[in-house]
Amino acid sequence: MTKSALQIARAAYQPKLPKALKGAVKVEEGAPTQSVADQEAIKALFPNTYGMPLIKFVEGGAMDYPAINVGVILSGGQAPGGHNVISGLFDGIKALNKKSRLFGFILGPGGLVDHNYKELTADIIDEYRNTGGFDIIGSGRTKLEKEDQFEKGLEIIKELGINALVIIGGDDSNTNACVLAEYYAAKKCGVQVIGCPKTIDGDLKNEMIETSFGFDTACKVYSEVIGNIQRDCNSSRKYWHFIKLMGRSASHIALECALQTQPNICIVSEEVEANNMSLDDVVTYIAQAVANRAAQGNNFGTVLIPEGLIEFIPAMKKLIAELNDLLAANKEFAMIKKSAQREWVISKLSEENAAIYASLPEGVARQLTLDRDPHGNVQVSLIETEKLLSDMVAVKLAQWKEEGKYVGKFAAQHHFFGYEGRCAAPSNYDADYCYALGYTASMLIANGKTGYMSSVRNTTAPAEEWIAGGVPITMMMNMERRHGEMKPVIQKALVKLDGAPFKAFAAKRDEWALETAYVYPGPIQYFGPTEVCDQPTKTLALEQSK
Ligand code: FBP
Repeated sequence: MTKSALQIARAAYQPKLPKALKGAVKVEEGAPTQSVADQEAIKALFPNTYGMPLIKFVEGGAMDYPAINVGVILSGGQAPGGHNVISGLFDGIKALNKKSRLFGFILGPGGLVDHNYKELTADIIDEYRNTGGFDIIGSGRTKLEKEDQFEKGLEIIKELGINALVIIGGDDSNTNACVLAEYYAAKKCGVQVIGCPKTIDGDLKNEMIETSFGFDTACKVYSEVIGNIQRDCNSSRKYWHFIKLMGRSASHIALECALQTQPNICIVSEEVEANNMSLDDVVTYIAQAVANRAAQGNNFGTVLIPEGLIEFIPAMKKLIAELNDLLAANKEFAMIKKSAQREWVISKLSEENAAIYASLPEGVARQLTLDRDPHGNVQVSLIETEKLLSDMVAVKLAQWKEEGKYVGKFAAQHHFFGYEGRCAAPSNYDADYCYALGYTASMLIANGKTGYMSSVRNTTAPAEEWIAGGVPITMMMNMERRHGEMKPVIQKALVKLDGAPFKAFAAKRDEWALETAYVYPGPIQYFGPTEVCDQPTKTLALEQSK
C-alpha cells in the first residue's frame, strides 16, 4: 500500500496520556448519580445500571490483572480519531496483561449480531495509529435494541470468551450500549459494556463529557475550506456562498466554524427556534444583510447554515413530527407511486401542516419524506437547505429591487461540507483525546465497570493534567418520542443561547455581517509550534474559560 509522506511521519506520533494513566491506577468513586430528567421512568427501565457513582482514575494500585478478551464496535457516522480510540484500548488491555486480546466487529453493531469479526493484532493496530477513518473494521448504523440481537451477540461473545464490549458511537449508539449493559447485567452474563463519545456533531456532551471526539478535527477541516472560499469571494467579489454544514439537529459545527472564520452570516438553529422565527423571517434576515453590503458596493459574502435548520423552524418542526408519526404508522408509503406521494401526504396531514407542506418547493417536500435513519431521525443531510434559502433570498431581493430598496447584484454558489471532514487525519487534540478515551475504557473494564461511558476531562489544559474516569450512561438519559413511542435516550446537547460560545458570536455578528472581517485558518498543522498545532476548538476554550 502506498502511503503519503504525512501518513508515514504521523504513524510515529505517540499520543499523550493523562498522568494518572501512565502507570497503575486506582478508582476514586464519586457520589451516586441520577438521570438528567424522567428519573423514575429511567430508574425503572435500568434497575441494574441506574444510580452508579462517577468514577475517576488516580495514580496507584497494582498492574496485576488477569488477561481479558474485549470486543470493539464502531457505530454510526465516521469521526476523526476512531482508530486512536481502538489503539488506546489495545495498548491499555495489553498493559494490563500481555495475553489480553481485542476483537473488532465488522461494519458496526450488525457485525456482533451476524458474528462478523476479526482479531485486531499488533500489526493491524500499528497500520492505523493516528489515521482518520473507521476502515480498520468499518462502521454501520444497525440499531442494537432487540432481545434476539442481544442473544445472537451473546453467542459470539461466549464463543470468543469476550469479557467486555466497547461501543464507540454517538448519543443513539451509546443509548443502545446502555440498554445492552442493562440486559447483560440483568441476565448475569458476565459481559461488561462500555461506551465512548464519538460524533463530529459535538452534541454528545455534558458536565462530564467535555466534547465528543472528531468535532475538533472536522470543524478545523471545514473552517480551512470556508476560509479558502472567503478568500476567493473577497478576491472576485461576485458571489454569495451558501454553505451548509453537517451536524444533524445541533448547530455546534456551524457556530464553531463561524468563530474560526468570521463569516458574514451564520444561522444558529437553536436561536431560530427560541425566537419562533418562520422560514420567511430567516430569509428576510439574510436578504437584509445582503442588501446592506450591496449598499456599500459589496455584492459578495458567506452564509453558514446548520444542516438541521429546517427542523428548528417551529412550524416545520410540527410538520416533521407529524410526518414522523405518519410514516412510522404507514409503512406502505414507500410502495405508493412517487408522483402520487405528495397528494397522499397532503390528504393525511392535519389542515395546518398540510398547508405548510403544500407550500414547500417540491424537492424539499420530497426530501422531508425520505426514509428515516434506523434511529428514527430525518436525514437532514439530504435536505438542500442551502439552495432553498438562496432561492428564497433571490426572490425577496428581486422584489426589493422593484420597490427600490435594493441596488445590488446577487449571484449564489452552494456548498455542503460534511463528508470532507469526517475521516480527516485527527488533529493532535483528537489524536490524544481519542487515545486517552480508549485507554480509559480499558481501565473501566479492568475495574469491573459496565454501563459507563469513558470520560476524559480538563482537556484545554496540557494532556498531563487531563482527568480520566467514567460516567454512568443512565445519568445522561431522558425520555423522548422516537418512531411514535416514548423511549429512554441520551439527551442531545444543543447550542445553549446563554453559553459562552454563542454569546461570543452574538457580540460580533453584526460587525461581521457588514464588514469583510474574514479569518483564514488554513489547514490543520500536525508538527510545529504548539499555538498552531495543539489548540482546542474555540467552543471548548470559551466553555472552559467560564
Ligand atoms: P453520527 O451521529 O452517527 O456521528 O452522525 C454524524 C453525521 O455526519 C451527521 O452530521 C450527518 O447528518 C449524518 O452523520 C450523515 O449520515 P450518513 O453518514 O449515514 O450519510
